[in-house]
Amino acid sequence: MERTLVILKPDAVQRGLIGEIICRLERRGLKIIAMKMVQLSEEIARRHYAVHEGKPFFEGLIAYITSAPVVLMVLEGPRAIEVVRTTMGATDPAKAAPGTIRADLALTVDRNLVHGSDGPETAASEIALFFREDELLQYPRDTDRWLMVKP
Ligand code: IDP
Ligand code: MG
Repeated sequence: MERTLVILKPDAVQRGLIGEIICRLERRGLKIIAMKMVQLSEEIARRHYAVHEGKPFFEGLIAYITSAPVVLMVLEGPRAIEVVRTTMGATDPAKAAPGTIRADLALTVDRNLVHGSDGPETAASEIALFFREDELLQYPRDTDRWLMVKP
């Protein structure tokens, strides 16, 4: 079982797409184990995107992600990291496969609606950046046995 961090970015909130995007992830069967709405500080945004520091788009990315509230979520499920990434689509919406969130709902790489962790180590550190351990809820879902053989 994996956990991954999802951010519904400021454009998702501003465009009224919170429900649409959560719906797509939730319907796949992923379990929401934490969720909150916040406006990111510049400091935490720089830490979250530290890997991109120095790239030409970095300052614009920080301005974008801190410009308005975001929704932070931790999703859990088998291969949750990969499942979220494939449901989001490629970073550049113009290159994303039809049917993905970015292809269906976004146009450009600088306003691509959603973030999902890209591997187990980044997922763990990103989750820890935004959530305390006691905010990650453990609860059974009766539907899990219809989604996977061994939940
Ligand atoms: P990802 O979000 O699909 O993992 P990354 O390469 O990790 O993509 O880039 C992080 C974020 O930085 C992207 O989601 C996007 O918001 C922004 N970004 C990446 N490349 C560009 C670019 O070339 N121009 C503007 N923004 C970019
Ligand atoms: Mg990334």
